[in-house]
Amino acid sequence: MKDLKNTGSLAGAIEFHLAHSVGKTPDAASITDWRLALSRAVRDKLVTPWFDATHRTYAKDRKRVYYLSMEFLLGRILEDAVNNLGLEEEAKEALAAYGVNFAEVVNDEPDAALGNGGLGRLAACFLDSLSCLGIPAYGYGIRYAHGLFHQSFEDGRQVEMAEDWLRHQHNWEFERSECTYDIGFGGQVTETGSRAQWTPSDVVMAQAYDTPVPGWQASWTNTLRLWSAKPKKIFDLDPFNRGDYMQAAAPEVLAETISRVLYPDDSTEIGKELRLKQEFFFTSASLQDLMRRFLAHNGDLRALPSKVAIQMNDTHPAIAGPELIRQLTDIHGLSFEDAFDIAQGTLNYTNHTLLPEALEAWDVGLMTKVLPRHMQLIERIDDRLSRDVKKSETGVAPRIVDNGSVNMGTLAFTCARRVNGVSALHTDLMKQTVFSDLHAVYPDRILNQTNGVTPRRWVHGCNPGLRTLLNETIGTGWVNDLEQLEQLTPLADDAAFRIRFMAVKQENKQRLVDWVAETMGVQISPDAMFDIQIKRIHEYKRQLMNALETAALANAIRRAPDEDWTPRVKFFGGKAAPAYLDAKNIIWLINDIAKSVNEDPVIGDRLKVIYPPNYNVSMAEILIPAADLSEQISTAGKEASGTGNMKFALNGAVTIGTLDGANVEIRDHVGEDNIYIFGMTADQVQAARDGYVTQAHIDRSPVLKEVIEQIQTGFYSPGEPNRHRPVLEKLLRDDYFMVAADFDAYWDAQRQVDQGFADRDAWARMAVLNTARSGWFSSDRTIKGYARDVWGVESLLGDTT
Ligand code: NBY
Repeated sequence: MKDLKNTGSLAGAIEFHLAHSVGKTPDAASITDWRLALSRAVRDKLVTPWFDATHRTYAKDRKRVYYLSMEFLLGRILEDAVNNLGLEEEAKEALAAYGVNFAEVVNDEPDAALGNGGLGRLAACFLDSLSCLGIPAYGYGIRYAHGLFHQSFEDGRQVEMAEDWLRHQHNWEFERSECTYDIGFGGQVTETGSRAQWTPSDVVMAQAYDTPVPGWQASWTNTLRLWSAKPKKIFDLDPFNRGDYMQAAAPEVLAETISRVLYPDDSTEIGKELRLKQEFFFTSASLQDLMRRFLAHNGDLRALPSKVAIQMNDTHPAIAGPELIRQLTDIHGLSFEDAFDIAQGTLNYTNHTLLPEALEAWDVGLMTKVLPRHMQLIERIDDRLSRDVKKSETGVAPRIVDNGSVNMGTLAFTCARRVNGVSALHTDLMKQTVFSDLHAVYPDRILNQTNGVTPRRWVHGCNPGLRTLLNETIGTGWVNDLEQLEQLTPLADDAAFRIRFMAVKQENKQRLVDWVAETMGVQISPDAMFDIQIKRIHEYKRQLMNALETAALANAIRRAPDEDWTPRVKFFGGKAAPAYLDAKNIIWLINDIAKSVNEDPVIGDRLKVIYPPNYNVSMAEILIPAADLSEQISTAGKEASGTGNMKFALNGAVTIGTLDGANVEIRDHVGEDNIYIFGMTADQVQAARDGYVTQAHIDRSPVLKEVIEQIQTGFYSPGEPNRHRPVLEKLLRDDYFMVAADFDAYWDAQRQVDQGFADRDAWARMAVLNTARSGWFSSDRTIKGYARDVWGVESLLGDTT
């Protein structure tokens, strides 16, 4: 192949692209122009490794992984690519020659916020690890024109605005205008002989956009292929000629609606027709695409499971079961039974939640209307499940179609070879609760793959100080072999090392202090403990409990300001789904408590509350390295895993948390002396449901009672005592997530944290040990687990045969 390596200087490439891709001279270039030029220059360097990886994959024709996900929460791409390629110094220098600041340039990039939270960010970490490990893989998703909404606060209340990440050139993708597939909706099914024929009433086109995903030092580069909806017929000329311009544009508008916007709900089942269409749209396009690739090299469809592993990221792509069977039967002529076996040998399903309200179920009427052929196949899959149930002789028979709805979890499970949970506890609970019936029928299907996070972004990228300290102390191998961090363990007892480690933390805190001053106009002290809870706002995550504890601490400080308080800054960050009113009310309360606490001269620097609006990946990259304390306080049994918890521990924050999700495994790794665990266990939560009375818990806790009464009487909403009534009424009526029952244990744990932080040396030791022992939480370890236990695929790195 021709040498396309672009070995020339980065500086030259930036100048070239500023002129030829952006069309500007250096003196006229804005920061955005420089960013676009740098992005092009960096992308050029990716192309050769990308082609190499693609050619090797084709040449080898080994099994490939297809990760189907409605969400890929990438965040910013440029700085990550620069880091992966080792171009940081060169880029800084090249820009500095024009008096341009590198940090300003990379921070100008809008986040690619094509996801809600943990599930979408996990998909992004997995892409990174798949490339770093040299596993041939494609990510498949939707190229939303608008990502997760922009959040602002008006008088403390969340206000949502449309996000617009594509307003400038998006320099990372390659548009594939030739790569399109038809996606049908509605219409009729007719039988000709033994074959069914589906004639949809509406058809849109899915068009591919490819983004290269470089691994560490670009030794391997995979592809993220996102689908954008385009009309089959661009434009209606007749209505246009009549002057009806709206009607003329209608086909285009309608088609493009499908990939217009990311649904902003992270845990409620929405049941909307457009959502079902989005799910089918990207799933069908992805399956057509991978079948085309498979058939280019293989004649025998029975070989599909040996060449293709498909991962369904939650049930959002669960229509893949019936859709793959449809393609195999209606298009390729296989029998249903053969098609089912092939599909089931190829598909796998990851579950991310056991919350009943988050389990997808589609109305049979809607499914029949939108996907009539798939509904028929779902009935047949359900029959097949019944047959297996009979064979297994277990008592209770789960059904896919039940009570007029299609249960997508049951469908995904039935069509999958492997089904996995995302932490040890969550996987156990899957077997015991939501999937117990299916587990009895298919006892070998469920397995665990505890989540992980990529060290490239979540240490190397976001924490340059720690990166340097690690490189100087244990060498650079940790970046793609994170368990090397274990070498730090003995250094926890080395006073000189602890000082260096905490100096890095202090720098990161100062960086956050400056950012808060600049973006919010608030001064905070870098010497206070930085206590951070960042995640979607949800009742089960219990930001409310944290807010109530904050208010209680403020009361205690006001009563005895001269006591020896451990100064704290409590940070909150996160968005509420626009339709989730209870969560939005919690945001309002937090902001009112923040205002009151921050303005109280008696409290002063002993306690501050900071809630920066519009939490996103880029904000997490500033907050996490600066954290002393990580808040992971969900009701036990409700947080499937958590991944923020891992990012904090890796960056030397100590966790205060419940025995929920991966917190359990974090405790096992860092040691129980280096984490603050409190509250009920998952079993205790279940046991406490019977006869639970919120008021009884409040009456038992004078600290909590005082806060509740203050909120009730308008202490935090002067002149409007009823403002926060809805939050309290919900708590008193139905404290499903047991805030009141766990409050005292949380309060006590926080007071131990105060004492712990006051002994700076002992705290530093805990912080070092958290970093040292969190290497297991790398997504490289997770992906190796999937590769071995779920997909049966191997790395092509170093395989030059
Ligand atoms: O997935 C999260 C879990 O809550 C968290 O514990 C886990 O660590 C993480 C990765 O496994 N789940 C999550 O983020 N879910 C969503 O974002 C989500 C998004 C959309 C919908 C449902 C859930 N939806 O139905 O539209």
